[in-house]
This record gives sequence, C-alpha cells and structure tokens, in this order.
Amino acid sequence: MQFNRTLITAALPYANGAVHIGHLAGVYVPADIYARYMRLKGKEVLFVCGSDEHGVPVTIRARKEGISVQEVVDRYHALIKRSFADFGISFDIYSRTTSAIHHQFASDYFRAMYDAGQFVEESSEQFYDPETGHFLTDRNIRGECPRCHSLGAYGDQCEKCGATLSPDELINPYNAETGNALAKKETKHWYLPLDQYQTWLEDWILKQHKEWRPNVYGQCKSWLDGGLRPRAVTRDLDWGIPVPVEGADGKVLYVWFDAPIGYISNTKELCEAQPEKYGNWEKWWKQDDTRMLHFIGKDNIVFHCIVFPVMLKAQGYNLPDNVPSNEFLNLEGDKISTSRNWAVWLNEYLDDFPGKQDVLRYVLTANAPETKDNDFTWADFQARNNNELVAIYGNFINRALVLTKKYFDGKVPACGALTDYDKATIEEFKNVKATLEELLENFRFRDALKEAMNLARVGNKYLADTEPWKLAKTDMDRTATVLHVALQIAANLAVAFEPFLPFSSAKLKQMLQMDEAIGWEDLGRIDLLKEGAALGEVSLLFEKIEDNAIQGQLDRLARIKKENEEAAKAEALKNWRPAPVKEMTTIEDFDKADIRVAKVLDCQPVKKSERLLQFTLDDGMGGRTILSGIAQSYPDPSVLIGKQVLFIANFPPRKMMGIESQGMILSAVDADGKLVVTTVSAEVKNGSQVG
Ligand code: B3M
Ligand code: ZN
Repeated sequence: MQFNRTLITAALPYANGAVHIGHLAGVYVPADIYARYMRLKGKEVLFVCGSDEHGVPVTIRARKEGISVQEVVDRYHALIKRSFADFGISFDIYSRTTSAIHHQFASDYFRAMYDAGQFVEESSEQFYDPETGHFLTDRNIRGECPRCHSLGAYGDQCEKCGATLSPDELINPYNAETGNALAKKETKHWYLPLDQYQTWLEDWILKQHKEWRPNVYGQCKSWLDGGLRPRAVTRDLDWGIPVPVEGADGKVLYVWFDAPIGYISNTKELCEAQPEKYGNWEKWWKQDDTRMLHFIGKDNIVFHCIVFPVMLKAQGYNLPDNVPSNEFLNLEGDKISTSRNWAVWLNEYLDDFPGKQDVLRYVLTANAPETKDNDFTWADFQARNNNELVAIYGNFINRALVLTKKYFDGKVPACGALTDYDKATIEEFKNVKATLEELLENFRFRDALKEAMNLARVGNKYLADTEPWKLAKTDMDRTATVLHVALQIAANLAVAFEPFLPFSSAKLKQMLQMDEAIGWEDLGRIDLLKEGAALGEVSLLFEKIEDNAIQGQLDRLARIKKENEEAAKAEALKNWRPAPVKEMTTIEDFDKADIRVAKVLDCQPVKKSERLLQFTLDDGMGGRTILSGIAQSYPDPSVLIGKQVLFIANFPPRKMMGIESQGMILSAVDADGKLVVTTVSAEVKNGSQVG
C-alpha cells in the first residue's frame, strides 16, 4: 500500500496533573521525533493531541483540591499545553475533549453506532454509596487487598503488591471519598460487543500486523486468546458527555469511548480552522492513502489496538497502521505516580534547569523504555549530560568553532588536499543518513540517537587525532583543511540531531550560519558550508551539570518518599477494620496447638537478616530457641528481655540462617503492619499451657 500522508496521534493526557518525564519518554518525545523526521523528509504529516478532560482522574483531583472539575481541567490543560510547547513537542493541534466540537462529534459518533444497532444494552448490579446516592467507578472504591491484605487498595489495582483487581474482590469495600460502606444496585448500560469482532481482530492483528512491536503484539494476542467480552461504554457519572439516547439520564459516555474520538474531532477542528493548509479532515481519517500511527504507553494498548479499532471499523474509518507503544519509565527505582507526586514534573524541571529541554529529551531517548521498563536516575541524567552531550558533542562543536575564530577570523577555511585519514573519517559518516532512516522508520529511536551521537564521536576523535591547535604552529594549510572537514561534520550534526534535539540544532545552525535550504536530504554531504562563509556568534552548546543541582533533586525525592510513607500509614489507620472472622473451628482443632508461656532470657537480631530476631527462652522444660520475623517492628529488641510471652511449642523445628527455630512466638498485627509480641499480664510458671 502506497501512503501519501501520515496522521500521527499521541495519547491524550488526563488533565488531572502536570505532565512528567514518564509521559515524555513513553509517548511525546518519540512521537515528536517521528513527526519532525517526517516533516524534514518533506512528507505530508499531521500530528494531533489534546487533553483528556473526562473520566474519574479529573474528578478525584477536583475533590482533593477542593475546586470544581472545570477549574481542574482548565488549570491543567493550560499547564500541560505550555509544557509540551516548552519542550518543543511539535503538535499541529493541541486541543481538549471539553471543546464544543468534540462533545458534538463524540455524541454523534455514539448515536450513529446506537442507531446502527452496534451496541448491546444490559443491566447489572454495580457498587453504590447508599448515603450519597452515587454509583462508584473502580478507582473510587477502596478496601483491603485480597492478596497482600494491605488496606486502601483500589477497585482496579493494589498499589502495594501490584495486583490487578476488580472491586468485587476487595474485602470491606468503601467509598474512597466518603469512607461509607457500599451496597449494590441495578443499572443499565450500553456495551460494545467486542466478542462479535473477535475473528476479524485475530485476522487483522495476529495475521496482518506481525510487524508490530513484540510488546504490543503480545498484549493483543493474550487479550484475544483470553476471548473478548462486551465492554461497557457508558457510566453513571455526572462529569462527561451525556449519553444521547432516551432514558439515559445521569449517564455519560465512558471516558475511553470519547477520548480516542478526540483524535478525530481535533483533526476536524484544525482542518476547519485552516483548510488551505490541512485540507478536509476526512482525508486524514477515511482515505486509504493516509497512514495512521498511534503513539501510546503500554497501559493504553488494549484501547488503541482492540476497542478503538472496533469503533473505527464499525463506522468505516481508517485503522491504525502501527501502534508504537513503550513500556514504563520508573523514577529512581519506583513506579512514577501522579497521585503520590513521585515524578519529575516538566514545569518544575524547567524552573530548575532553564533552557535544558534538549538535555532531558536526550536522556529520555537514550534511555527510552522501548522494549522493557527502564529507570530514570539523576545520576544517569548528570552522566549523560556531562560525559556525552558536553564531553563529546559539545566539546567537538566548541573546538571546531573556537579554533576557526582564532585562526581564520571566523570564516570557513579552504579545504586543501585530503589525507587518507581525512577520507576515512568522511567515509564513516557517509552512511549515517541511510542508517538513521532505517532506524527511525522502524521506531527504534534509542538506536537512532546513538547513531547520531556516533557521528559526534567521529568528529570529536578527528580533532583529538589531528590536533589542529598544534598544527597551527607549523602548517596553516593543513590546519585549514582539518577545520574545514570538522565544520562540515558539525553542519551534518545539526541536521542529524534535528528530530531529537531541535533547540540545539537551531542554535548550532545559527552558530554555523547554515543556509536554511539545507535539510535532511543533504545529510552525509561534505560541502554544506561554503569556503569563506562567516560563522555566527559562538557559545557553548551544552553546559556541565554540577553535583549540587543533582543533590537538590535527590533531596526533593527523599522528602516526597517520607511524606508518602506517612500518608499511607495515616490512610491505613483511618480505614482500619478488623479482618473478617475465619470459618468456624472446633475445640478439638484448637487443642492441637500447644500454646505455652516462656520468659525471654535474651533477644538479639540475627546477623545478616533484616527480618529475624533470635529469642532465647526459659520454657520451664530446659529452654529453647525461637526465631521470629519481627525485627522491623523492634528496632531495640532488648525491650522484650524479661517479658513472659506466648509461643507454640509443638511446631516441627525449622532451620533459618543456619539456626534451628523450635516453635513460633505469638504476635498481634497492628493497622500499620507493625507486629506486637503478646505478653502475659501476671507472672505465671514458665511452661504453663494456654487454652
Ligand atoms: N488519558 C489515559 C492515559 O493518560 C488516557 C489516554 C487517552 S488516549 C485516547 O494513560
Ligand atoms: Zn495487595
């Protein structure tokens, strides 16, 4: 299939907070690199994005901040839009899903599917807060995790152990906002019958799109292998686009139904505003010589590869050609989280590192989570800036330009006879264009960036080997040739890095006074700068980042970690309820456990173990040793010495860390997970039985 234009979409971020490095690394930087590359190639491109302003996340944020939902989305839409512009994310349009045009478009889309009989209606029982009269979404339900028993797990996920949950599995579910216990009530919804599209999807994805990234293909395959079920596309909420059918009062479109339609409505908005530039919106969505790419994060795969394509197919729109999805970026070893403020926010980054957008773009691309989750660390950020951008790329450019200023009055010197070494160097970057294109077209942005950086390495090595600052003392002609070659390499670097580091390329082009007509197709040529042409002002392309700037960031993260731990503890205590009573047992069963009293003679941490304490006990029967995994709860275990405690005497002995443990000490679990050893309130004989 021959494509004449490319529509690039980037996932619409929720307008419930600022954007952070995870967003940038996962979606927006790769999408932007690709869009810039396509434009540099002279292709017809449209790059569409906008804020996702419906759904539960924005309503949760509104309650947290004590302002209206409209205020939340207005605030964060403006902030997000500015951050993207600041980082050079070159959208043709960045709109929002609360726009009138989107509301109308999404509403009409639903109605068209409804009229065509493409939904199934069904009533079911859903969680409901009897006091507020509201149905609750998964995210608004909290309770005890059925797996790890931590308190405050969400209806869709436990953040403590990472388990994916459904609200029905939670123990003692309650309304996250009010704390009220929940009931169930019947409600009617419209479902997208994904099951009816199973065979078609299997053919389209599994047979026709084997070239999709393994993570994307694999996720689709496992969804399809599990068998698709109908999915509700409406919700009982008061924030969103009203369901445009009779008898649907109080119901809105599910955010994942309306948000992807935002790609279409935003295209329409742009095309209608600038028809001469972008043409008719339908050519981007319905013509089969248009190719569509969705750039997303891995948690959005099912929606972009299964749900949205079904909606598109049902209404005769184009399907995506590829869905380049990244894995996640973690921050200093922990999952990035908006609600836990565990992130590097783009607006704050720019306050702390003004003008250093390209440094972040560089680090996030060099370390992009393309095939697996990756970790962002401030140490790596500093090292990549200082050892790569400054020491290689920046150093090369600075030497080439400063020496030209010094010896040739800032004019491109003449190229004399080339030595074999010059020729070998030039040979090394002849292929860079073809290699970059091959990698970029396959969405391998990390490798592409590495390739561009290799070109800078070639330049840096060339100057280090030829040493024009020494040559200048004896051979001015040779110095001229060396600097001529170096400046041509510099001009090539400005082009090669343009999709990745647009700010630095613009600056470098300015310093080299490069002709505006020089573009991507000229990459690899060694006549980009004319002999005798004057260079512009020279300044540093990159600057060293000092330790104290990095320490400031680490201190901030340490502070947040502490705040989060305290907040989690407070949440657990606030919502603590006793665990449900276990199933009935009998006195006979109970009697099998031989519980006794013993005095603690000594209690010491076990060497090399974070968990274990070693108890030396007077059990009235000659003494015994018991190991207990409660060290975290007893920073000073000597407080237990002299106490009488309860233990199970008839467990088989067990070896841990090379020590034999002869039983189990009884402890109570407090709400925050702390263990408290049970003690006897009045002195009894050691070895006494408890029953
Ligand atoms: N807002 C989810 C997210 O930010 C969602 C993406 C919508 S793309 C149509 O992960
Ligand atoms: Zn859990």
